[in-house]
Amino acid sequence: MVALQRNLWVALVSIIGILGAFSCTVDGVPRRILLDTDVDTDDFFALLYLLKLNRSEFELEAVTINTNAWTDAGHAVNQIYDILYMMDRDDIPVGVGGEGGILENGTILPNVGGYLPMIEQGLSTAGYCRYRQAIPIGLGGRLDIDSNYGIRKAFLPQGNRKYSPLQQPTAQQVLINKISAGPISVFLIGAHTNFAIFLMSNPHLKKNIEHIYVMGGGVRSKNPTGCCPSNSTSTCQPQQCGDPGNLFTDYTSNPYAEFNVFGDPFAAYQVIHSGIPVTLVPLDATNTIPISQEFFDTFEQSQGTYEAQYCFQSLKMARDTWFDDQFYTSYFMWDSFTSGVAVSIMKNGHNNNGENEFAVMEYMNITVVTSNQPYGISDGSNPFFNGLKVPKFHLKKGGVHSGHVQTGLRDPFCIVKNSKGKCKDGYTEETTGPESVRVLVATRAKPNRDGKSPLDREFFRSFLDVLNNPLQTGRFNFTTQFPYYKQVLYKPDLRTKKLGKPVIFDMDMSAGDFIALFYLLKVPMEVIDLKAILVSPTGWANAATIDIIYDMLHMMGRDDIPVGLGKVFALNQSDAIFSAVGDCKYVKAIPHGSGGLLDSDTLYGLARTLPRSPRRYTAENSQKFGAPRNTDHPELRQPLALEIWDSVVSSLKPRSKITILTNGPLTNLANIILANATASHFIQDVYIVGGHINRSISDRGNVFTILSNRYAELNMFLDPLAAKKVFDSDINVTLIPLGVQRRISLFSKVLKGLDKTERTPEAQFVHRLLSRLGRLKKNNHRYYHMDIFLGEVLGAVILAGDHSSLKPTFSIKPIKVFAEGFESKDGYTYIDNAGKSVKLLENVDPRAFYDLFSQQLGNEKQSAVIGSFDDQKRMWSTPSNRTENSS
Ligand SMILES: [Ca+2]
Ligand SMILES: [Ca+2]
Repeated sequence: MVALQRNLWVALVSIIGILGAFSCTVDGVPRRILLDTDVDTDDFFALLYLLKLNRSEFELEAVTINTNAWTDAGHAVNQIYDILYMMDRDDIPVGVGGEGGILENGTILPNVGGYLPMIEQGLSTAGYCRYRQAIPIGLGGRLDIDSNYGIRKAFLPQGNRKYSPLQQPTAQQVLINKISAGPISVFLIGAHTNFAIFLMSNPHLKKNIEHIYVMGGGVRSKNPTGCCPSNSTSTCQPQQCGDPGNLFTDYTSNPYAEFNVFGDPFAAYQVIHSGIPVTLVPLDATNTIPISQEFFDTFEQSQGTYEAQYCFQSLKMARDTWFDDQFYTSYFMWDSFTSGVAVSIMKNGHNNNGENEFAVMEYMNITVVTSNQPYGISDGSNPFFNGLKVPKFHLKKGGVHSGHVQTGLRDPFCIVKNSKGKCKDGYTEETTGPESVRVLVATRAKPNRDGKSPLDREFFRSFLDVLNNPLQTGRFNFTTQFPYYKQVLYKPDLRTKKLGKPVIFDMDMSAGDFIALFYLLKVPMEVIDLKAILVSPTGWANAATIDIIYDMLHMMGRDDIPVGLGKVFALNQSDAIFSAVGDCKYVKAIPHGSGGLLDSDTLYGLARTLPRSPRRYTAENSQKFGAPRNTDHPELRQPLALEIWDSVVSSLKPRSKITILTNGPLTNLANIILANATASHFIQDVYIVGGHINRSISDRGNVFTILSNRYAELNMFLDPLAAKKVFDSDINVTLIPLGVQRRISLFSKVLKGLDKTERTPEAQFVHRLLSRLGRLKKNNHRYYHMDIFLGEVLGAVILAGDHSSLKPTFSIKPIKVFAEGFESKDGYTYIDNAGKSVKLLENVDPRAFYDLFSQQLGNEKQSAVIGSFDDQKRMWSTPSNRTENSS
């Protein structure tokens, strides 16, 4: 394979040499560019820079989204759509995801979504987070990037394009369309999964790729951060100081890798070794262009366009929430700088030494390390070889891919006592011989030619000039789009109401949880007083999806209900050394793509039809709560689940107690118990939707992606230790297990009920959502499990009471939950005489359930105050701005 590639390389270089020379001599034909991005902050700086270039010279043809790095697909794709809408570029195709897999024999099926690194890619989109676990999930990580610190929804306008299940063009479709259409340059500013899969599946299209520009790797780089000052005491431990890489969460095992290449080392190897000419902008160069205070201050004064404002506000929030006071020396221009260097090289017709305005270039011979020596071992770390007669992709036994592959954070193989880690996975290492590829490497950023300017890098000047160019500029932002835009909070007048029992709803934002939330909001306040919502981002949705809850509350006129965000890791899953990162032992059961996180994070494409709330997740924060400096609006900070719990408890009337409904993993409840020895004194009852008591060998649970686990139910499986903590406590538990949920999960029945009821906005929304789930379930096997979500609604109906027609039957059983760390049994709930005495819902009358459910949603009382985003747009476009603000 290697020999073949080398021959191909020689042949291709000569073809591309000719093509390259040809295309730069043709006047008037713009150079075509495809951008593959993981939609981090710096990525949309790069995107906007490219969108602002003269279109007779450069045409951005498409954006494909890398889904296994710093963002989650549903949030990333909608941010790209919003940016393109603001820039009036709805013509640019966007590709994301796909449901294809890779067979054990290495056959790559069409439309692999790239949610997993190639080494973990099987047939579905569920799989292990071997490399991605080095990326923080919550603050400073995917939560902040998915939401762009909360700025995205405050700033970006929303057009008509959006993710929609099975309608969304996949990354591979877009790559194939655009690359087969003619010569093109590809910019890679995330992990390389999408593009490697494209190259391996479509070798005949390589001829159209003129050049690949990569932000990634570190060749001779020496990390400038984490160094001890020269006058420091002996207690100062240098951290990444002088390392080639930048894995700040995992440098103790791998000081060599840079995040983009580490995201999928095998994919990066395929790209670098593809035979197509590559220009690399590694840490060597980006380390020399930190965001200086002078640049920051100049940027603050140069916000002449919406796109410049969006970039500056984002950069400012990144600075204000940076984890230490070293922002100006440790935040670099990565992807934006790369786009500048690439475009400048292309402008110069890609002459031999890649001369350009912004970076010094040099040819180097490198490879990408995908496994660690000694090669040919079988220690179970390498799925390309382990247990396979023929290695995957016919890789060579004993070859460079056959060594130990880093298994995750703190892999013991990688740790060397009293010394730096030894794993090099993802290292763009200089090498000689048959494994080496000659690539053009940016080695440092060029200084500003104007030596008197406060901007000390030539690219700083270009970046601000381009972003502030009045041509091809953004049309409006979210608020200026509408002549009568007005920010309103809707709150009911509770003074005259006699409120019912205080309730907290704890949800993991699966589709059924949102329907349950609607239901709870419809139950008369005299019956239940919904005090607060807690969110467990440890299940079906990512943390940034909390915004859908805010939007739904806004729609229902309940902007008074507080929402608390729980911990992003299940119990014992966060890393002992660096708690922002951790393992995915359980949450890996949730598919990333169709029917999984992608759909939850967008509520199956329907979230954007909800009215947009002024409340949303925001990284706004103050020093008091851990930010290094106060942001502009520290009072807006997203509350934590435990804080909301404390405030609800302290507002209780004497002798009053809280009833809790949990519709997700029990992470929040367990953390409440762990943090408050007296928590149970304030809890009346807990209704737990989840658990499965199997009645026979064939009575399976629903952990459908982990075949070895036959009997567990997902809410228990996703955090078995939390479940155990709750079942070991003295809290009164009513369990609504899988068996009884399955009795009420017929889409046809519930839709028939909704057809008969009044068309309140909420009934219409639920109807649309459920009919979409039902249709998807019928038409595509990825959606086979949709009835799980319909069953989830039962907890809210039981908790709300009025049981006369439902005829529920309960039993009292001693129940235990298995949580010993075995994937095949964890989360299993079973009857055991030593177990906790639990009230178990055995049965309900399904017909009464469907009636009760649809009648409640159709009730005109406690109905929506604003029906949809379209209603909101109409309101903001007409002068008679509605002012009432109660339900
Ligand atoms: Ca990136
Ligand atoms: Ca749920």
